[in-house]
Amino acid sequence: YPWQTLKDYKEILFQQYNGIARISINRPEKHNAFTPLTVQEMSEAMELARQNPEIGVIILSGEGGRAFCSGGDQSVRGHGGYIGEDTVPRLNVLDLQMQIRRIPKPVVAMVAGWAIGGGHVLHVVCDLTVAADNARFGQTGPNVGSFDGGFGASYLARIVGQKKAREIWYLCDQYDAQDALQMGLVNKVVPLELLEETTVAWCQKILEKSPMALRMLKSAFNAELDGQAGIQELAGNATLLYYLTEEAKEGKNAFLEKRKPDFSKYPKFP
Ligand code: 1HA
Repeated sequence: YPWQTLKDYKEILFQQYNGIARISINRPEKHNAFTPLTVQEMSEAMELARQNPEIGVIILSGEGGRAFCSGGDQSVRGHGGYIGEDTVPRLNVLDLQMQIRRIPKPVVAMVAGWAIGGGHVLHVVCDLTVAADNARFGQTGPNVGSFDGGFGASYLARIVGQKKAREIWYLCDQYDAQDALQMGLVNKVVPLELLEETTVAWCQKILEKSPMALRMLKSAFNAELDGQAGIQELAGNATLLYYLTEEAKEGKNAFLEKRKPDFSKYPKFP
């Protein structure tokens, strides 16, 4: 695909093609393990994709065909987090997880090779996952002295069920693409050479749909799980829709024209 670079980064690629943004970790020599900078760059790209009205769907991936992401780069893990050039320890991937869930556009994980540890959680929080037949999934936290008790635990359990989620975390086994398909952890498995084609075709299908309907659905799926924050997101979309009505505009116009609003002509639906 003729992907066009949207912005140059050090540790990721940020590209677009026909309404699809692609954010891809570009550290194949480390199986696309992330540093604080990788995450910071992904975060910025995600925000740019959110603000860009041309973009309707985002693909998250890893370069090289051998890994989606192997989690936090253990060679920069220090006292209290992953350490970047500024010497500050960070767990900023947690903010990126929130961003992926909050962006009102579908995010599709395109997984080739390893999706492990914090890299596994990144695909878990995406709306959909398309996997290559060489994909391998798993958590490693209890092996390497880490755990993700947030979405990595509870949201994973919503997807695969409590027993399976506890197995994944307590045993730290690795699961192949067929295992993942069977447990509902991925949406589709295809041969590696068809991964991009299939993912782009799914994105194109999504792009033909009503963006407002997709936006409402994403926030509705989130609302059920995210309590007051989820309701805030869904309600924000209700406000957006209300602002599009003549009825809401009458309120604003009356205020600006220093008159009493006349809502009498607006229906009181049963
Ligand atoms: O849990 C969290 C968090 C929780 C809360 C809040 C924030 C969090 C942030 C992060 C994380 C985590 O991600 S903890 C989990 C960290 N990740 C791992 O434990 C996975 C480590 N990697 C592996 O177990 C294996 O590399 C592998 C099963 C994915 C693949 O094995 P394979 O095919 O044998 O390749 P391997 O030779 O091990 O890897 C190729 C190169 O990539 C190696 O470097 P080389 O020896 O060639 O110099 C390897 O060291 C490097 N590499 C792979 N994964 C990582 C890595 N280097 C640093 N960090 C990695 N995660």
